[in-house]
Amino acid sequence: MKRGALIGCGFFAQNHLHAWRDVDGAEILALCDRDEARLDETARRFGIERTYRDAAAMIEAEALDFVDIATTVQTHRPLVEMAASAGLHIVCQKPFAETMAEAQAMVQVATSAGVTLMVHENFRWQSAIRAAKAEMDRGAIGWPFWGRVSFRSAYDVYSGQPYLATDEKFIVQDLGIHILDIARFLFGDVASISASTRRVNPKIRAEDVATMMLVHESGATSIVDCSYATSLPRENFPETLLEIDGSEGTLRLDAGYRMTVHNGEGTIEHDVSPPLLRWAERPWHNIQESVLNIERHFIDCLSNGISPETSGADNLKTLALVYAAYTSAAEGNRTIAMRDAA
Ligand code: NAD
Ligand code: 89V
Repeated sequence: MKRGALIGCGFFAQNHLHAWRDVDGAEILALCDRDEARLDETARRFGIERTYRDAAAMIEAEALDFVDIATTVQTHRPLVEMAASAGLHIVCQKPFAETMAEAQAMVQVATSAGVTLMVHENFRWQSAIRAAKAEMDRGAIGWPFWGRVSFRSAYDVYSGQPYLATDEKFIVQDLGIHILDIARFLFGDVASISASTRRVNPKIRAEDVATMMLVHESGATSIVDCSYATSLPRENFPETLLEIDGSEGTLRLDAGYRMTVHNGEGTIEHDVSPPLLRWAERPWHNIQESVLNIERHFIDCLSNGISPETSGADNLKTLALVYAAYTSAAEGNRTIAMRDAA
């Protein structure tokens, strides 16, 4: 049994805790939050008696194998460094760090300490995205030469996460990071990126629309587009839609988790809806299921001594795309070569 503690008992951490209860081989023994009311409420909800307002005190007092860091980005570096120096394995929420230099230092600290560091980059763990990748891996559409990975919504994300309305950076850093990671997952690492961003909603501080073009090392081109200013007849939050053209066919993941694979053998439609876990709530159930999947993956990695798919080192490549997109957008959509940006 791997013994863990959760740091940060806010909005999203509630999903972490529900999911940890469903992960065989792991147990959350202790909770930490600087905010006493949130700490007490979460402790009561999940029946976890050992609570701390200070992460250092918790790490000192508890016999742990890992920590799950679910705070916002500003505190990730000190918490990762504290856990690594105590020899604990680490899960850290996205965005991993505020700069590339900070992220590289965090990966270095974990490597030197010999601990496993996984970034909680969960969107690639959604069952619809895994189903699309499985079709590509079995060669259903041949060589994927073009793709579009798209997330367009007008869902009110600001009520649950007020910092999204006031942070200096918004959609690329918060959501685009997931969608860029899916593009890497499907088409491989990226050679160059160009981007344009814009703020449509006057009530928020930063950009809520982004369009990015990626040229992958494989030669494939993908468009990654994100919007929280797009009011559709049917609200698709939080679905990521896919269009993938391959040398032997096409794959589409349309709204409502409908995947269509078309090739020389015909056209097959699949329902790739996520399961509705007993603690999940629509429309978040898609994301909530991916939290369970990534937590299971982390414990599997610890038990088998393997590196997580979204290790800290891997996530540097996704984070580099985020910061290169901002640079490109600020410099008139200039194309940024990723060998210079990572
Ligand atoms: P939140 O502000 O609701 O919660 C953060 C909590 O951390 C707060 O209760 C705060 O008091 C606590 N905290 C901050 N610093 C601390 C410290 N040093 N020690 C102890 N507690 C501390 O934030 P949130 O909306 O839950 O977001 C948390 C993270 O999760 C963010 O990085 C966000 O981007 C990410 N997130 C990820 C997903 C996903 O699908 N992967 C979805 C939503 C949010
Ligand atoms: O996944 C996230 O990081 C969330 C949301 C889906 C709202 O963008 O912030």
